[in-house]
Amino acid sequence: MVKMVGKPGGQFAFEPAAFSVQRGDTVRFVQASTAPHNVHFKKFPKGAKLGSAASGRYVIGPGATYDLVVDTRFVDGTYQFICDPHESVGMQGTLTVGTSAK
Ligand SMILES: [Cu+2]
Repeated sequence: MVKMVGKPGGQFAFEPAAFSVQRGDTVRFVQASTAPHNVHFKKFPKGAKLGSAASGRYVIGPGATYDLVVDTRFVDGTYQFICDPHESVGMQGTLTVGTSAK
């Protein structure tokens, strides 16, 4: 589970900001702040075809969730994602997919 949190000074963040999964896992993002957030992949490995997962819908309202299904659209490798409204205030993360992940 990844929380979408507010930080002092008007910053926002994913917590944890870096995590690893296996293909087949589902990552649940949970709204834990007062601003809408999304999960938008900016950099991903060659061969990844994220489709509708490339830019997720907004997560709005306390406790709202967004489930990212890490299926065969995701190849092994490292993915960098941001929240569109809050990229400039630090809301970004790194997802690692693969057998080397723990
Ligand atoms: Cu955000």
